[in-house]
Amino acid sequence: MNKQKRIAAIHDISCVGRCSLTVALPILSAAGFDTSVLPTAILSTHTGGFEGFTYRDLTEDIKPISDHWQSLNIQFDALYSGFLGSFEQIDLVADLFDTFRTDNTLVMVDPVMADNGVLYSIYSPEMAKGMAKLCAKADIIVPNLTEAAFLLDEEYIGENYSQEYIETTLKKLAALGAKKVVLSGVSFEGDKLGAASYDSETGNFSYAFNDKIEGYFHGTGDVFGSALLSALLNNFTLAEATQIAVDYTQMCISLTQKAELEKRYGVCFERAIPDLIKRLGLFSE
Ligand code: PXL
Repeated sequence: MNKQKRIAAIHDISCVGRCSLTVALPILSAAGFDTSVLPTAILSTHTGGFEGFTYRDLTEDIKPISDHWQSLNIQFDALYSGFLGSFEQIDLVADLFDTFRTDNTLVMVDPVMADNGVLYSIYSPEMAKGMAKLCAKADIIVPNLTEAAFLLDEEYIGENYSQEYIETTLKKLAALGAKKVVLSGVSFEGDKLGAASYDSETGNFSYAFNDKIEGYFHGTGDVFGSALLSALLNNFTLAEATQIAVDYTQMCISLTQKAELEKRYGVCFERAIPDLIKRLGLFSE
């Protein structure tokens, strides 16, 4: 029987404000994958810009859903976790990784918990310690610079750092346990922004940049992670996949800015999907 690659995407559903599953599901599906979802929480909006959001924690549902999948012998080619609904979910997701991983499964953890030097309002500092444990179970992790500092229990360095700092940080992050690390939000020159990657097996560092657009755009970490995973599962190298993800995220931001859309609703990633699909070599013309 022919097989389409299947992904389990483990993130929250923020009903309004594109991020997490409302971003991961369409991008991964468009990239050709059978994308299953495991919602970690349901919020009326995301937590970054709307007042008074509702929050339903789905911690109790994770194990029964995982048990049912296991009883059906459902298999996944990739497990991709992002925003978790509670501290307890860290162990539950770690168990799910143990249950479903095979030699051919790619486990990607985005340790979603902080940005711009601060932890998201709903998390306490213990979340960072737990996330470091979950990162140890991954093949690849994709923190931003703030999350990297929390994972390593270091001071957030702000915007002035050297290439040496980035490479030392990448090595320390890999020492948490994942062989590959992609660090997002890296910038050495004022007008360029992108990501740095490190493969601890080859010792290779790589950098991917595009034009920087000023301002904070919500949900771009999820756009970036989903595009990165799409490229990796389409057999691009880590360096190539990182460049594809940087370029796609930049295009989404650029389209959002040109259309003068309200930033808290997230970026209009939809209009850049045809470009992503072309980059992934999936267009049949
Ligand atoms: O994009 C990260 C994210 C995911 N889910 C929720 C969030 C955020 C960032 O603020 O609030 C609920």
